[in-house]
Amino acid sequence: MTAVDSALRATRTTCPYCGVGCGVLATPDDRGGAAISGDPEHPANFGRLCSKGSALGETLGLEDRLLYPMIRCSKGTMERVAWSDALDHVAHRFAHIIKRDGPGAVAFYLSGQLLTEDYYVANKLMKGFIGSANVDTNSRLCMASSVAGHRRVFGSDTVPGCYEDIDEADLIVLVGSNAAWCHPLLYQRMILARERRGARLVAIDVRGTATTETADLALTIQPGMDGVLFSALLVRLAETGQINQSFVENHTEGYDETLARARAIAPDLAVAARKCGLEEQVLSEFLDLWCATERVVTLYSQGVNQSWQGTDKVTAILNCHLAAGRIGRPGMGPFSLTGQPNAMGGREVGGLANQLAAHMGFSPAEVDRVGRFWRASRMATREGLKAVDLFEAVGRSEVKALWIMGTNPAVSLPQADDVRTALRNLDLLVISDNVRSNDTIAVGAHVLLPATAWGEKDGTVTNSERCISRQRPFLAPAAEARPDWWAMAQVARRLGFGEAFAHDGPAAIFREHAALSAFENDGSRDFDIGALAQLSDAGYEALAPVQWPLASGANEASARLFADGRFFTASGRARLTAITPPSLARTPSAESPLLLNTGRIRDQWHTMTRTGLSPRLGSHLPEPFVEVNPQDAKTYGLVHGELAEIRTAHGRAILRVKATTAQEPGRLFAPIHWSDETAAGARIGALIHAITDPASGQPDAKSMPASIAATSFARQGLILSRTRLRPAGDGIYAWRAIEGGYVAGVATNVPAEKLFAGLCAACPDAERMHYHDPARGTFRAAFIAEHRLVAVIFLGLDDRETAYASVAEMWKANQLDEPMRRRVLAGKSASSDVDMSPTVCACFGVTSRAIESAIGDGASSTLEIGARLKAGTNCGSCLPELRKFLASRNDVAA
Ligand SMILES: Nc1nc2c(c(=O)[nH]1)N[C@H]1C(S)=C(S)[C@@H](COP(=O)(O)OP(=O)(O)OC[C@H]3O[C@@H](n4cnc5c(=O)[nH]c(N)nc54)[C@H](O)[C@@H]3O)O[C@H]1N2
Ligand SMILES: Nc1nc2c(c(=O)[nH]1)N[C@H]1C(S)=C(S)[C@@H](COP(=O)(O)OP(=O)(O)OC[C@H]3O[C@@H](n4cnc5c(=O)[nH]c(N)nc54)[C@H](O)[C@@H]3O)O[C@H]1N2
Ligand code: SF4
Ligand SMILES: [Mo]
Repeated sequence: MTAVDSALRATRTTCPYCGVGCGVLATPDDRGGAAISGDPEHPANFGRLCSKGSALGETLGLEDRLLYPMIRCSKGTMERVAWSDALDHVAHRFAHIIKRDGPGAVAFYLSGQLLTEDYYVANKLMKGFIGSANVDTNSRLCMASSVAGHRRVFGSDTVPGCYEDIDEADLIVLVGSNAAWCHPLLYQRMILARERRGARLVAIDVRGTATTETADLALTIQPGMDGVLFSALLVRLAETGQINQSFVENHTEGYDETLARARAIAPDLAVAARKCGLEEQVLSEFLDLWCATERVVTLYSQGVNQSWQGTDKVTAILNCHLAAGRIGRPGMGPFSLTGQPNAMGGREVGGLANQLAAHMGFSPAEVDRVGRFWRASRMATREGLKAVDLFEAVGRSEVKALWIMGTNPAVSLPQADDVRTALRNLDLLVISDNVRSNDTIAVGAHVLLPATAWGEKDGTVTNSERCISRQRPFLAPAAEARPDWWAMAQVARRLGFGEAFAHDGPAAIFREHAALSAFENDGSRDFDIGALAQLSDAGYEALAPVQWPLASGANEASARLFADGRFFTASGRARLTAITPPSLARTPSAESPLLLNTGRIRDQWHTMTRTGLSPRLGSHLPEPFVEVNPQDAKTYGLVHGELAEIRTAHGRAILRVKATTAQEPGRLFAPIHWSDETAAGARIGALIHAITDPASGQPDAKSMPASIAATSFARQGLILSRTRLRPAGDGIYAWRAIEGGYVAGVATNVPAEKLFAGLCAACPDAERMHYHDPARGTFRAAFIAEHRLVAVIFLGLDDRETAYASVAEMWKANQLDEPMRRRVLAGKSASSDVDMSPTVCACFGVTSRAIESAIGDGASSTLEIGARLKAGTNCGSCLPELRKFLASRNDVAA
């Protein structure tokens, strides 16, 4: 493991969050933390970082880390064991189950957050030596429809675009993407393109977002109707003579059938507009703009992919770009945004169950080729189980051993409660993770393996534009954490495949991966990084960000894919494909009259195992919530800021109501981030059906019929604690990190005494003070140890912010003096100016109250707000919100 001398230099590495793939400079502080800044030389970000990237330094603590291998012992508890014992156990159990039930009875479930090298080893072991293709990944929930669309139309899983296309575009269309929050630095690049060359920005979503707010044109379409929109576009291209005839004739097939189907779906503007739920004139404006702009980039993400017709939605977008011949040239093309830092790398190695390796599939010739390259002892000869099918097979006890690595399926898979039940069926559940506990681990693993985390990991990732970057270590591995590839290679050796898994480090694995990409390729496959197959260890260590294709001996020009109009189908032509008429998987009913949409917020990453540790990230949107149109709020008797219960056929959640016109009537939106670790009853995956796209197997996660009703609890309040206690009882009980601990909002029917008893058990040695006024329903308690507050509970409050403000000062104090002790339970703030309003600018901790008062004092632009408060001057992630504050102020003034 490389040790980093912090005195010498910052380590160049890559952000572990989104698929933009920003370069990061990390300088360890020798106390286990590091100073983080953007890498000015990285082509993805040129030195900038968004709020999540900037806060990486706050997520490096070891408190929640899994530090040692553990095995479930006969008493049912997890016990620390030596690595060799854990690995022996995993290998022994895998071997036994494979022998007894065949290779189809075992599986790996991986993640786009693994490094390419980890992924490569896992895939090789399962598909080449165990003899099953049961390797799937959370990318199934994320990119699978794009992969299937690309393969269907291009004959290969090719994302042809690059970020420079955004700089050179005149029209940038975002479909089902909240890039302002989810791909922040790429979004800033789009804004820059608008400023620099007047590019127009269009956002197509089913709700208002930070992205649609800043777009020049926002289309709020009916859920699931993107296929109608892009059918209408194809029809408009045809009717206005904008089809690129020579491109269509020379480089595509299937145009006539595709256009005929588009005409059936969108026969005229009126029908198309009605199906999309758009005004005719708005739809027409978009169609004209797209038709008239040669340099158009259409970027898309989960609003497209996470649909039971996701592959068709992708296809409809690709059809338009091909028919117009707007592909393979600068400033134009379809562009699937990858979500995770290494979603693309996972696709390269073949991490999906329906791909073999290096963009090859399961044809006999390809199985033979990969088998020869690997000198495989037992090649998988057909596709394995895709994620949702895999967990269903686990539920039926057809898959009996599962190794989960770098993902939290008990939260993130649809019908997540069924996933939990299924996991309990396993004869062997191995989990490799960074954290000691998450919802999947809490279900009960047989073996836990500690993996090196970001900052310790060493390998490569590939971003949305096919740029391969190094993740370099700048911290020593925490305790006994080891790289994921190493754990798998160790198991492989114990299974008797030592020779094929003898790599001495990530560089050796990467060379093999690069060599396989070039093996018998000769231009027949898009993914070729043969030029890197001979990289020395030193060359790998120093590898600068590099984009593929990168065939050995190829010239620079080969970097632009499809420039020659040649595709990777048998005929060399792109296959325009007719799509199925768009519809919803399930339509609303009397019982479930609303459609629940799910997605992300600006400052949290997935199930919050890392971003949940950062106080500044936690304060932007601190609690799980549901967005509702004010009209619906009225219909269903909901009050803004109060609680509501959302029910679907599969589960329920209790969320705080946000009434906002950003939601259309009939629709709800809830973020996906909270889990049982961080909240009670806010796990959205449990509400979503497991219906999948037939071509891609990707779950339909954005349009779930649901009902909503107001709900209330006997007691509301808050708890502060130095550690995050596991939520108990009913109601919201959502933790967020604050300086020196966590605060939870509480809404519960659990009696105050019982909650108090729970805290007493959690802080057994602490001194206790409490105050109970049953008549007023007020209960307050404080726990003090070593002259410091260790926990506080306030119940029966009218105003949680005031209550929180009243203890904030005492909470921070390392030594409680007598007056402070007396004030702890008073529930009133000593000074009234403690500002507990939400943080808007995460970089400088600027709150909404501060921004409002700056505007009140005359700040009239984002620049002026920046000059006064610094808000928005670093990463820029909050600029859309600052503009909103300014706009609402102007509304008031008007
Ligand atoms: N802050 C933050 N950033 C992230 C992540 C994170 O967890 N937090 N995760 C990363 C990952 S893995 C991913 S996959 C990406 C996802 O990035 P995005 O896809 O941008 O994020 P989502 O919020 O899942 O969904 C995008 C939008 O699709 C819209 N939508 C829903 N249904 C439809 C529809 O039928 N049609 C259209 N046109 N739109 C629809 C939703 O309203 C939502 O605004 O983000 C990455 N970046
Ligand atoms: N309803 C609904 N569901 C969704 C989505 C949605 O929009 N709506 N989005 C889907 C999408 S696009 C995605 S990508 C998924 C994400 O969902 P998940 O992948 O389940 O979410 P994460 O919180 O990222 O889980 C990562 C886990 O891996 C651990 N980890 C991180 N790095 C490493 C590593 O290097 N090695 C190991 N061994 N462990 C590591 C972390 O500690 C954490 O426990 O959710 C999907 N689910
Ligand atoms: S945009 Fe933000 S989250 Fe995404 S890679 Fe860059 S710094 Fe990381
Ligand atoms: Mo994702």
